[in-house]
Amino acid sequence: MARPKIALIGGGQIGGVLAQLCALRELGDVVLFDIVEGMPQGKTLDIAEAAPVDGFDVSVTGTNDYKDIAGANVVIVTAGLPRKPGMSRDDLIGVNSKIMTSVAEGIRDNAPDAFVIIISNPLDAMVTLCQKVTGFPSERVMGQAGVLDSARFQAFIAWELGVSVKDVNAMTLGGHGDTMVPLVRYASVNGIPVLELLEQKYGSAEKASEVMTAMVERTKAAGGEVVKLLGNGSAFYSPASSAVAMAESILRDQKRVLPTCALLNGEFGIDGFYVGVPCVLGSAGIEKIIEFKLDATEQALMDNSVAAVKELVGSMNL
Ligand code: TXD
Repeated sequence: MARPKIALIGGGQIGGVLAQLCALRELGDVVLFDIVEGMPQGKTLDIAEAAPVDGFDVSVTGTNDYKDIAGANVVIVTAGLPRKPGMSRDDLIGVNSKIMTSVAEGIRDNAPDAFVIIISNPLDAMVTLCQKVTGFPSERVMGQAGVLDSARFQAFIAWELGVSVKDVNAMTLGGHGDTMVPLVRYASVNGIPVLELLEQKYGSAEKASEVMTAMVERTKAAGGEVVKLLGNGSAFYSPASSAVAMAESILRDQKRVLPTCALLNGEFGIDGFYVGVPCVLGSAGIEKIIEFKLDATEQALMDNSVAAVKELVGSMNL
């Protein structure tokens, strides 16, 4: 049986880490595409020459020609500019929507059966644009943001409580912007509410809520925190890991429940817009959008986040 094929569009910071992670996990043969000549070929040659050391058998190649992505089962897109310090993700819309249009045409014309995972920012708008241009069914076009935003929230909780990250469950919903919605009520350590554990630690519900609010705010600003420290470019290890988890769930039909930027059709009261919600990812792509009850505060935060996404998507005049 032929190995699965993964095409990575954009061979920059995230694209390079994606290629290495896909190879290390032997998810499939990897093709890295970029418009810069030589760079994707050089990066993939470097990764492929580590194969004897790391012991992976998949091939890893670079290209400047869309024809080489033919037959890809999964395409992950990172093409586009990252933020500079002080910029919001939304500031990237002008330049990145032009890039995304050409990328989506390349995917549509060369890998028409692929599942597409978008990483480029502003995320919710770029996924919307990609789905419009490719015309692919919405269960095959999705965005990665929630896995990373949730991972950041989980990491902060684990560090605060001194427990393994493996035992922390927490999720963010909504758009991948300053209005994202980390869900406090559902954050738990193996089912035990984080707020209860914080209250035990600090001896008061008030202090527990204060510490939780600080973690929520840090989660919302976490991308910017990394941008500021790096001084040049944005996070790239964690976004790559997050997209690989989504690709793996699809390629290996794991049916993981991952917060995914998906096209909603009335779920959570949202119709016709891409935003982050929990989805079952399997061999059919987005196999199910999991809807659950939000309380009034959560719904208000979600509505606020969706309003921001709507405004941004509206500015593209699709
Ligand atoms: O969680 C998330 N969704 C994100 C998203 C987390 C962090 C960063 N996120 C966004 O991913 C970021 O704001 C950017 O929009 C993308 C890619 O970030 P990366 O750090 O990898 O940017 P680079 O290193 O600048 O790489 C972008 C590459 C670069 O090699 C360009 O030559 C290439 O994109 N590029 C193109 N490739 C193909 N086709 C076209 N037209 C093109 N234009 C530029």
